[in-house]
Amino acid sequence: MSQQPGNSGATEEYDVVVIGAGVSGMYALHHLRQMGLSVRVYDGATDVGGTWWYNRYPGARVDGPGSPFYCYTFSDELMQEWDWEETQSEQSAVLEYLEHVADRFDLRRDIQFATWVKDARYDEAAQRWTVETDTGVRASARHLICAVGALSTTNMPDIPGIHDFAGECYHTGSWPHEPVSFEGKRVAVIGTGSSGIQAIPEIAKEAAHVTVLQRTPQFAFPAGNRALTPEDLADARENWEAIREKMYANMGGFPHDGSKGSALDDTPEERRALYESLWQRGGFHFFLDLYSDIAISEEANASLADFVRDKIREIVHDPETARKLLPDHYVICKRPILEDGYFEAYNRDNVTLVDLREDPIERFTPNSVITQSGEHPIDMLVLATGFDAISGTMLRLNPKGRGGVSLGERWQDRFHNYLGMTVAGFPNLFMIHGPGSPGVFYNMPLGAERQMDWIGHCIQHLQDRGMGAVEPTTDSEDAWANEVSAIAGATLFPKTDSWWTGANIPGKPRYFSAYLGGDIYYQRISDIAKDYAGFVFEPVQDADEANAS
Ligand code: NA7
Repeated sequence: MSQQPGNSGATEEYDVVVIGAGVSGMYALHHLRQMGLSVRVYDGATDVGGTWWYNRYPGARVDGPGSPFYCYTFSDELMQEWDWEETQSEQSAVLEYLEHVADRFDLRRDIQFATWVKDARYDEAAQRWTVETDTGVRASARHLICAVGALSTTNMPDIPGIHDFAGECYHTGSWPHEPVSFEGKRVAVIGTGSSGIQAIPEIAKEAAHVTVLQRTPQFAFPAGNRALTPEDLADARENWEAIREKMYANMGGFPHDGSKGSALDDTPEERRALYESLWQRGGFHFFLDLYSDIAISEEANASLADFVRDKIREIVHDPETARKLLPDHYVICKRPILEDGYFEAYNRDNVTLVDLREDPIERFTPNSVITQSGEHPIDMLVLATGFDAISGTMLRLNPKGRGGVSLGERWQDRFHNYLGMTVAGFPNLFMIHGPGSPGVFYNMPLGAERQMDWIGHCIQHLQDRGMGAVEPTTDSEDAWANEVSAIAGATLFPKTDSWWTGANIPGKPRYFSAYLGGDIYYQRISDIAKDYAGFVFEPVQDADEANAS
């Protein structure tokens, strides 16, 4: 289908509209172009990068298994030519990489930036999606791909008086592009997840005082960041093919051989020795090289939790502060955090910890936060309060499917989906990293590529058969929900409050919505693509369309 000129009032026509120009949307554009399809991407930001464009708070870094593997795998040349500098790349380095990808594959010409999609509706007769944007551009496409990010809708806490606070106020997930100075300022930070734990030590280096308002103490592990040597890079490049194969075969999509057996087969001394060596080494390998039952057996879990609690007691000098920092949930079952100087920051004179469980926030005033125990004067408020994760941005988009039924209506009780990519009643709509997929439990750039490859195959299948629309049945959605829940139910993850279970957002359906078991997922979706069991294909309804395709 040809693209119509984008003059005002006209509807632009494409084969595919992609929402989001982050890691997933960028690859989606590249892949769909390779398939010969016309594509338009919309993004509210002014350039590529998605999460890496928005999350530019101090200390923001890759907190997964680091570079050189936080990268796309689709282009050998790209892998060979890009020089990562550190194992845990900082935000600006990842963004630079993504900008390079955009240049190298000439992506920007098909991306419209600074443009929010404010509505998306399915037209049943035309079997097409129409999207409306806040710039007045309207587009129509056979397929709609939502690459909207699993961690992109910020969670703004609803605390009495917060809007009256007159000082500077920033959310880590939408940090200003202009430099933020903490010099001489009294800063309050709400939130001690990955973002808060990365930001707090950095802010403390500059600020006059930092007051950390902690709701849940967290397990955090040494990031072990280090410079990559020329040998590291040469080795990765030389062995890239074997590394990529390993990534494809690994449960989390990482170049890793798999974990050890049960923690319970080792003596307490042997377990401690392993934990200590992993702690000293640092990095995401802590989790990859662990026993296989840490998130399954309560006893195994407790052995690691005790080890980390002892570390916190060792690092933090003030016993009362250390006590407040001791987590009491299942370790690993909230998003594991990598830190660099977080616990040490509490040994500084200019950092105070407020435990909101014992001393809750009552309200904000224009220049302070008042907790039960008293008033804390502040000049700046940093909200490291996370995201309405996994489903939140799809719900904010709230596409309208068959019969004008909105996603919000369909997802009232749970996030109904099939394979984590499709939803009954929403033909030709695909999600990347949606609920029901491994999403945040898998190496995200690789996961985006693999899901997009599947979506591309599905679109090709539809075209080859001369069909106009594809959607899953509600029965296949139910069976998928059971499969997702059965896998999660064998672990401790659903028993732990986290953004993985929706516990951080009041009123959100509370269940563990990710597909645990990464590589099994990719085997499953590949098997299903042999005959598209669970999907219904609808013939092209419009004769003109049929002739055109
Ligand atoms: P997270 O991990 O959701 O952390 C948010 C933090 O903010 C967490 O400590 C929350 O406590 C806290 N929070 C949220 N709302 C409130 C209110 N109303 N009052 C007090 N404290 C609150 O988000 P991050 O941005 O740190 O990390 C997200 C992911 O980004 C991360 O896992 C990486 O994958 C990258 P809670 O634990 O909910 O009690």
